[in-house]
Amino acid sequence: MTDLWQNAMDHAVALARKAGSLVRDAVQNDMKVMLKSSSVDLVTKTDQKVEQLIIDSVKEKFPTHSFIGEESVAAGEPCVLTDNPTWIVDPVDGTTNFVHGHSFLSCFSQLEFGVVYSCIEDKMYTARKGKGAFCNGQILNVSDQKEISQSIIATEFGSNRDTEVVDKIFSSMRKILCLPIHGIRGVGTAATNMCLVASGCVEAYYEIGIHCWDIAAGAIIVTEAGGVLMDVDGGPLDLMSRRVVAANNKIIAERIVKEIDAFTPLRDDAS
Ligand code: LIP
Repeated sequence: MTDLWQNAMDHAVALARKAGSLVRDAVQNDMKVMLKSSSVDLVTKTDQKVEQLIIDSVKEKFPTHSFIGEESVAAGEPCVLTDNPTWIVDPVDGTTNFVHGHSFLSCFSQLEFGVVYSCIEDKMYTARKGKGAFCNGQILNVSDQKEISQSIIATEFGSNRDTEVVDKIFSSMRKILCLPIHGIRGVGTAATNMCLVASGCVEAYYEIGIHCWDIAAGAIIVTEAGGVLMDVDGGPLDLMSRRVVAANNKIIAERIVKEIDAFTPLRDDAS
């Protein structure tokens, strides 16, 4: 019997490699940078080209499947998750890194599986529900650290520059840093930050303001590596709420939740 999800995941891995090669070529060339919701929310022709490549190719192979794509939503397509198999696509996660020539870039998912390709490092992260998480074929396991004082936490500043929001971001970081913890890191892409949790390199990652396409693939990679996901208020993760905590275990997740000054961005599926 054919395994639909394995076929779909194999297709996603092949497409991520193709997309990675387009992204690597573009890094060598001049890129035209455009703006989306604000002057720090960037997009390039490469983001749009890669998303189109992924959607066209998946449509041809799985004509009944649906899509939520970062650049399609920016162009006015709806952001609605139904029961129909849905591909959640982030063509270049870490566009700001890409524009500035930094090396952490990634790609995409389905809720049955997740694929994140860090194409400059050539690291292919994959996970399928119930079947574990891997990087270039090597099994991933989260860190077994239970002491917050021995932990590294990843987060990002995001792309909202409203002073009240920036104040809350700094206040949360300050409180978490002074618990104290070993350090704060952030590589500029939610997907890669989540893969670092799955790899055991950092204990947790949290952010408010990300979108469903930034975290969908990483979410399954984290849970398949043995980690946990929750909302920044400690409740269950809501993929559309634009808030996430991904951690190696509940103890670390709940400890940082206590220090986060939560706020509520406009939901991804708000019409
Ligand atoms: C980015 C995220 C990053 C976050 C930014 C942005 P993009 O995704 O992965 O972690 O801080 O706000 O959403 O826009 O480069 O795909």
